[in-house]
Amino acid sequence: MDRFGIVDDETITEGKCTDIYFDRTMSALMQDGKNPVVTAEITASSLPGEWGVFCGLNDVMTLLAGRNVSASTLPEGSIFYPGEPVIRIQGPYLEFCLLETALLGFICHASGIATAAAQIKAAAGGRQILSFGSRRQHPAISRMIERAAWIGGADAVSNTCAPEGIPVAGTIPHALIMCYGNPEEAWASFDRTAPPDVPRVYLCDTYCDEKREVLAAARAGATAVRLDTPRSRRGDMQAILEEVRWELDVHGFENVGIFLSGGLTVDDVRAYRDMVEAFGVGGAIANAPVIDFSLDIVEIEGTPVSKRGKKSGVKDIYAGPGIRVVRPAVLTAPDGTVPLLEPHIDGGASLKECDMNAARARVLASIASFSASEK
Ligand code: PCP
Repeated sequence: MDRFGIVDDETITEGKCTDIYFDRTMSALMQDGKNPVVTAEITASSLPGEWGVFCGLNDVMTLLAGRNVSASTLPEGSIFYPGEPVIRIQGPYLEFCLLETALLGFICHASGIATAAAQIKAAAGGRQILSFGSRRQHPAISRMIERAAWIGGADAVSNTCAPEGIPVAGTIPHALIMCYGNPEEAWASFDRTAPPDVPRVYLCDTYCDEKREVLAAARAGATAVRLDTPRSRRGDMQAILEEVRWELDVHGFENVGIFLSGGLTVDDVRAYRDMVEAFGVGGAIANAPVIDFSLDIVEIEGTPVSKRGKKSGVKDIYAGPGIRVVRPAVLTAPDGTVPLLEPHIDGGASLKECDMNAARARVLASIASFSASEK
């Protein structure tokens, strides 16, 4: 542990960040010379919404690499439904017994964030979503948060530790305005000092009414105005947005967009999307409920087994036009379907890269198909 209470990579990789009962399981099996070859599946029985976005596979692959196991998984960024196996691991049980805690933690957390980001992106109807929520979680996991938000469909993220390749974007904090004592000087300073390609989005709610400050910001050259109206002042946010849009338009600033932030939920994004060009969303993405994945042994030495409440035997998800079903892998695939689990690790060797941009493209394609089927 270091001084910020972080478990380091090596401890996780060595299986030392685990639940104590796995330590005891290891001891019992080793002392009795038992190490059966098993197949385990990772499945979520329920989800926060209708569907989830599978995310965190990069860390799973890192953890399993070099061990005597094989794994087939959904590609990262795949949509999944309750009861569908997202990962299948095969190998001697002692190879991954101690890793279950970390394996589940990786995908429970990342998939929860990616799912929330995707739900918000779907609700935004084409408007931009910026991930602003790394400050809501421990900084040690900010890279994971921003990666999952990006895969889920966020258009940019605010944390400077985001993985390379993800656009990093932000506006102006209230602190800057307060340091100057008035917005005009702060906006001017930002305009002088920010790189030219940074959009001039001026924060407009620090001291005065939104209507007054947005006009001042527009006159000062804002490309967009950010409203971060405190909860205590909101009353009717819809009416505030309509009024702000009206005043900008009537004063000749039709091209100045509105950027909304501050405690936004998926319902807020859906409600305000027709008046807002971009949303900054923090807690609703970064604090998303985790997905309750569990890992279960479904086969031991080739024999189907399961605990009560679970289905035994190796399964796959079969999908084709108008059909998606979980079936025993020993049965032939339903006509017109293909199995969705793909080999990712073979005897410890990685077969594929986890490409976060390909994962994000999968999510965006799924969102587009959901929205097309709603029309
Ligand atoms: C931050 C920022 C966004 C917030 C975070 C997004 O707010 O202004 O509005 O996170 P949320 O969706 O969880 O609210 P502040 O802490 O008010 O920071 P600042 O005053 O610097 O804008």
